[in-house]
Amino acid sequence: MASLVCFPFKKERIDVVLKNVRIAAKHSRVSVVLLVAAGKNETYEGIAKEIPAIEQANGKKIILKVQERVGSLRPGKGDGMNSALKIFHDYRPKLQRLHFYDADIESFSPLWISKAEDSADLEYDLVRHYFPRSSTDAQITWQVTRVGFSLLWPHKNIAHIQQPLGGELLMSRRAVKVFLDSPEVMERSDWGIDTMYTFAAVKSGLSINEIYVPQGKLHALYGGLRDLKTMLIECFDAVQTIKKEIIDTNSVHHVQAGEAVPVEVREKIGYDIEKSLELLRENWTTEQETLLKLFPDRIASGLMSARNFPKWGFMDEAAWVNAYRVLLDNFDKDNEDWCELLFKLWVSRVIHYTMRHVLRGYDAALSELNAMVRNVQLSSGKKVIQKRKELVKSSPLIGEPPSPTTSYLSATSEEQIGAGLGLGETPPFHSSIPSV
Ligand code: GDX
Ligand code: MN
Repeated sequence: MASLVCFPFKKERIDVVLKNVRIAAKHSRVSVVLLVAAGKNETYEGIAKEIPAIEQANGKKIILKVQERVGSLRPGKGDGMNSALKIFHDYRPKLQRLHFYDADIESFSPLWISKAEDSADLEYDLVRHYFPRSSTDAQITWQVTRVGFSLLWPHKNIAHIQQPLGGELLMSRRAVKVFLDSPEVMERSDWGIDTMYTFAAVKSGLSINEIYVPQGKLHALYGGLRDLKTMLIECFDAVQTIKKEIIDTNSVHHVQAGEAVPVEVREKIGYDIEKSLELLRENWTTEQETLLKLFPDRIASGLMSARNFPKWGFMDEAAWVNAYRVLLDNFDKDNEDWCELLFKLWVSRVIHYTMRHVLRGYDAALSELNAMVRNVQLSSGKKVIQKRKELVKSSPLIGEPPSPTTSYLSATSEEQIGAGLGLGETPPFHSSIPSV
């Protein structure tokens, strides 16, 4: 099986990127290494110089290219990854598997490639790496993507993907074809790309295996939460874009068990707490105050009072889920006040979680995050089932409700059965039995 390993990169430490390229080039399962650059900058030039020597030492093809303009949103990592899909697809002789790894990973090893290849040998279409993470890391993954997927599709595999934003994954040729054929994926040129790959994979019924990498992902650090604002907005926007989509497959999804979390990961602090407290006071406008009126009182007055003095008690799990629903209905990514308000709401949520749960230690914090996601799945899933029962009762033509193991579990989104997220019209009852 011929595999290609791709590292998308923008501005990274050249020595780190080259070390990763050498690891990939040396691997027996890899025939081509592809570096997709955001543009021709210093990192690009530094890497270009070293390529002939790496090619020669390993007898492998190393391609360095600047990303194409594929999508229609901010040109970012999505254009980089989607450019790689096209290069992979057109490459001759034909390649079978495409791996992606972030270029800035300092803990990358040949094992990451071998584990993914072993799993692909079992014919999974998509193999996703997942890692132990610090309790203050991954706050877009937990608060935005996992909560959003659980609210919208509580019965589907998508609600159970461990790290739906992870940039480390292997795609079979079949998976690449699915993504190339999906307009939602190809237009996603920004940070929303990871959300779209995950969504498109589940929606099209690709089989997924999540493999555990116990050493964890050590990579370039960011300063405060402010650095994550663009990523937050684009990842939320990606969820909002697909909120009305119906998922009517229940494909294979297997997750390798996790292991004990290394001390370095348990003790790492993911962001600067003091700096982040100040974020709640910055960049207020009267327009943001007006938009806040759309939210429940407790949230609106809580966030307003955080302008004067650090406050976060108002943004517990339930408040965040309520805020999330309002955001799904109203957020507008082209309006800077909405972007800033989403950012502040999320910052207050992250600080609440940190002060209330991270303080109690690593295990308590992680179990809280898992409980939050589970609770969203439970309450949203119950609403889906309740609504179905009501529809069955009110429509004599439909007859008995199907058994819970068939149609309830194949329930698509709350949108489809109109379970009250306020996202649209109540569509007709749909009782097809899923292909499992
Ligand atoms: N070609 C290209 N074009 N590469 C880019 C661009 C771009 O515009 N922007 C970033 N990259 C590269 C970057 O150099 C790195 O290799 C990789 O993409 C990831 O970017 P990084 O700044 O390291 O992001 P971060 O915060 O580490 O996030 C990554 O992990 C998140 C996660 O683990 O959850 C990234 O893969 C996210 O997509 C993912 O959500
Ligand atoms: Mn990184």
